[in-house]
Amino acid sequence: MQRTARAQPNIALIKYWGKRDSGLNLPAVGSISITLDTLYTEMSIELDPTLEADVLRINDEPAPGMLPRVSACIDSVLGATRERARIDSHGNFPVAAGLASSASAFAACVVAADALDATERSRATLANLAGRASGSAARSLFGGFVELANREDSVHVESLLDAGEWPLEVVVAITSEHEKAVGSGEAMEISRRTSPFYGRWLAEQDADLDTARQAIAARDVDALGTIAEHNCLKMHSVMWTSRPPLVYWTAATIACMETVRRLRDAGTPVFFTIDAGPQVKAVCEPSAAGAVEAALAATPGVLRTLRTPLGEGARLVNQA
Ligand code: 2P0
Repeated sequence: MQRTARAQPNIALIKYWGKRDSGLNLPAVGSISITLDTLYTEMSIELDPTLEADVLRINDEPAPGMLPRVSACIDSVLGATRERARIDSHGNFPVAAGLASSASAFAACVVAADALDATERSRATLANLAGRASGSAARSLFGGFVELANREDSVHVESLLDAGEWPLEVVVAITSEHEKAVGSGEAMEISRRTSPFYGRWLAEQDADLDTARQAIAARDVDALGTIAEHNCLKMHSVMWTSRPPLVYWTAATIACMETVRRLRDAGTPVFFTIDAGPQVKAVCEPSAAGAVEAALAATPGVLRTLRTPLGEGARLVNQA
């Protein structure tokens, strides 16, 4: 029996940085993200009683390094005594592009695994299981504008607006194709233990979430951009003041931020956000996306750009 699910990555506007429980992988703060459309991961899971161990291929290559996390994610849905599985993952965007490939992969994984038995798990349950594998993956279960809120020993994830209700676009400026030196999970722990700003980061997050929620409800791109850029730079301040410092930016990252500011000063509705990597994501009104993409593509140090509207949450795409 085989099931295939598709999920898109998401980009946080109000960021997740820090864990309150590493064992359960529970985030220390809530977050708000947008789910992308044209980039996706498709994961097929086939249970096979003749297999002695799970087998994982990513883009047609064996991927033993990722296998333990993927196996644990399938176990979390189907139980550890399940039949072993043949797992095939395909993405149409580069893993090293700083585009949260783990978010789309684990969101697709829980949806495909869920369809392999008769238990009908709720979206809320699947979001929690995806979040245990990768915190940001919980958000890719939903489309459009998505809020992840902390609830005692779980997370609550919901869509604030569907993609079509406020059709913004995202332009990604890729400035480096190298894998990051320190992964997000480890980096968050370094920040929690060592940054003098970490406590302030936690203390201010609820206010930033409120401001962003209001801006989204009002479809106010200026207000959303102001709080998203502030929250992004605050997260990077926590990273920079960690010991050792976690500096993911390059000169090209800063040049892209300048490009976005220059466009906005000239009246273009656009703002930036940056994750645990050197790429810059510009969020804008669809009418501005062409100009934003051209300006970022012409910025020194930009290797190439990707452009996508907002999209829907993870879903099953076929049954064999
Ligand atoms: C986010 N990031 O909110 C933030 C902003 C990176 C910077 O969520 O340890 O791969 O697997 O729960 O989900 C990246 O962290 O971390 C992330 P784990 P994840 O999008």
